[in-house]
Amino acid sequence: MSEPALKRQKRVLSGVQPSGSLTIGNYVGALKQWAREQYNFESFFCVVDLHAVTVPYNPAELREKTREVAALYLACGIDPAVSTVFVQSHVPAHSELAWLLNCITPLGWLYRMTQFKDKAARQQADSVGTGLLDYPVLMAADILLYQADAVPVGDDQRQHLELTRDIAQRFNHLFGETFTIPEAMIPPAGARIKGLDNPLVKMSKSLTESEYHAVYLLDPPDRIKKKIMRAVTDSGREICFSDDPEKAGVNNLLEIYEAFTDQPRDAIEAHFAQARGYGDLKKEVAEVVIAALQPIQQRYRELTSEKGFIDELLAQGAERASAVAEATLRRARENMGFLMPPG
Ligand code: ATP
Ligand code: LTN
Repeated sequence: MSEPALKRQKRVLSGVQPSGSLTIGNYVGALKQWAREQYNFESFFCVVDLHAVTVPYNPAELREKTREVAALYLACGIDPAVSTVFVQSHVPAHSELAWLLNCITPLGWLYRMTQFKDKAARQQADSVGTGLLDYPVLMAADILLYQADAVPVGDDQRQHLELTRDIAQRFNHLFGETFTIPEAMIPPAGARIKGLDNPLVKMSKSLTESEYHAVYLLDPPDRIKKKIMRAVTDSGREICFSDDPEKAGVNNLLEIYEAFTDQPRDAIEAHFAQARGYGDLKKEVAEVVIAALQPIQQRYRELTSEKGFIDELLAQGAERASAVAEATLRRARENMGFLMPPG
C-alpha cells in the first residue's frame, strides 16, 4: 500500500514596504497578526523593497529603512526560528515571475486599482512610473511564488488580493494548475486605522507632511502622548463606536484602543461611559499604545545594537525563501512552454 501524500502545513506570506517608518496602523493591521499566525502557518514575511521604488524615493533612506523594517518584524514578535524573514529583492524569482504574470494580466485590471489612482494623482501625470501601475502584479508574484493559502493584511489591500486571485485563476486556466488561490486574512479589529490629523483618510507611513498624522512604532512616549492628545475629534462628548463621518475621530481612537487591548466593543463603550470627555479617552488610548510599544522598542534597540545580526538573518531568510520560490517559478516557466535549460 502506498504512503498517504504528506499534507503540507498551510502557508502565509505578507510584506511591508520600507517606504517610511512603520506606524501603529502597520502594526495592528499586519504585524500583530503575523506574530500570532506564525504558529498556525508556515510563514514567509518579506520586506518589499521592489515595491518601495514605485514612487520617488531616496536610495540611502531605502537601505536604512529596509534594515529597520526587518528589525521591527522581529521586535514585534516574528521569530526567525519559526518564520522566514527576507528581503524581496534578494530573491530574484519575484521579479521574474512578475514578468510572466504581466503577460497574462489585462491592463484594464490594473487601471481600476484604487491605490494606483490615489498614488498616481499625487504625482505629475507625465512622471508616473510604469512600476506604479504594475505594482499589484509584483505583489501577486510575491504571494503566488510561495503557494500561500492566506495573506494577512490590512483592509486597504483587499482589492490587490482579489486581483492576485484573478491572476492566479487565469494562469491556472491558461496553463494548467500551477498556483494556490490565496485568501485575504483581515484582522477583526484594527484593519483600517485612520490619520490622527484627518480621520477620513488611512493612516499611512509615507503620504503625509503633518507630524501629527501617525504614531510611529519607534516614537518616544512623550511624542506618542502629544500626537494622540492632539488627535482631531468633534465638538460632542459621546464616546461610542460609530460609522458617522462626523464622529470619525472618536471612532478611530476607539478602534485603536480596541486593537491594542483586544477587548469587545460593548465592554469598551461601558468602560468609557463614565469618562468626562474626549480628553479622558485620549489619555487612556495613549497609555495603552505606549505600554504596548515599550517592549517592542526595547527589543528593537537590542536587535540593532549587534552589528551585522540583521544582515546575517536576512541572508539565511533569502536562502530559505529562494528554495521555495525557485520551485514554483520553474513550474510556472515549464507550464508556460519555456524550453527548460539543460541540467
Ligand atoms: P505607504 O504609505 O508607503 O503606501 P502603508 O503605511 O500603507 O505604506 P504598506 O507597506 O503599504 O503601508 O502596508 C503594510 C501593511 O500594513 C499592509 O498589510 C497594510 O494593509 C497594512 N496597513 C497599512 N496602513 C494601515 C492602516 N492605516 N490600518 C491598518 N492596516 C494598515
Ligand atoms: N501592497 C502591500 C505590500 C505588499 C504585500 C505583498 C502584502 C507587497 N507584496 C505581498 C502582502 C503580500 C501593501 O501593503 N501596500
